[in-house]
Amino acid sequence: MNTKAALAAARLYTIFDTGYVPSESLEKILSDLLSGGADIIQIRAKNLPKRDVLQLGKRARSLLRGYSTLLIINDYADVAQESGADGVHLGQEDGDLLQIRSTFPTLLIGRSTHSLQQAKAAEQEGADYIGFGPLFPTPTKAGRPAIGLGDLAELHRTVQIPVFAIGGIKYHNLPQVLAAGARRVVLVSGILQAANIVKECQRIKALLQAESFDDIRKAAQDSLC
Ligand code: TZP
Ligand code: MG
Repeated sequence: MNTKAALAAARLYTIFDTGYVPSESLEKILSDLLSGGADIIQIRAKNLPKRDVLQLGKRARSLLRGYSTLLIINDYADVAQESGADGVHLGQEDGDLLQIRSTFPTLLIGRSTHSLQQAKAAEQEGADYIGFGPLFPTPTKAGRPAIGLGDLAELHRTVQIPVFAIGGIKYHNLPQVLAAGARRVVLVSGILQAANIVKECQRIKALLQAESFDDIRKAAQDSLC
């Protein structure tokens, strides 16, 4: 599967975030995320210098070789390229998409968006996917106001590229997020703080793959048994 096809098929986007877990745990946590069915793994290390992010990227690349799970690096397109990652994730302030695309033509490019307007702009500028949120308040992005669930349905009618809902999503509120129109989600603390990361990913993935709200209700009930 090429990276665009893998992106289109992706439902569960997870993040190895060094704000929650130490660099040394990369191999263990990535192998748990893989076992749990993560479709995308991002390396996010706001508290580390760029050279350390490159090392994490290289370690992650070697671990993910042979899997269809995509590897994305937060913030640094050059690090994504050098580590052999599949793509880069950029915030609103992280540069011009056209320029980054022309310098790194083979990378997938994701953009964080916080409103319908930003989401449409990111698609027009050529983003391969967007993150949309934070839906709920979250300590992972402290100080960023929650945007709620109200725009999700319209967003999915307007934007053609994959949309990943993000921010404060946990297993327990996922049915609500899906009912509001989301199809793909990003979870950071909701997975990294779970007692069992493999099982948490698996029950989240089951909800994401459910084909009807009856199935979602059933999957949620089964996981409580
Ligand atoms: N961008 C918008 S919300 C967010 C990011 C990186 C943090 C999501 O983390 P969590 O722990 O899943 O709420
Ligand atoms: Mg950024």
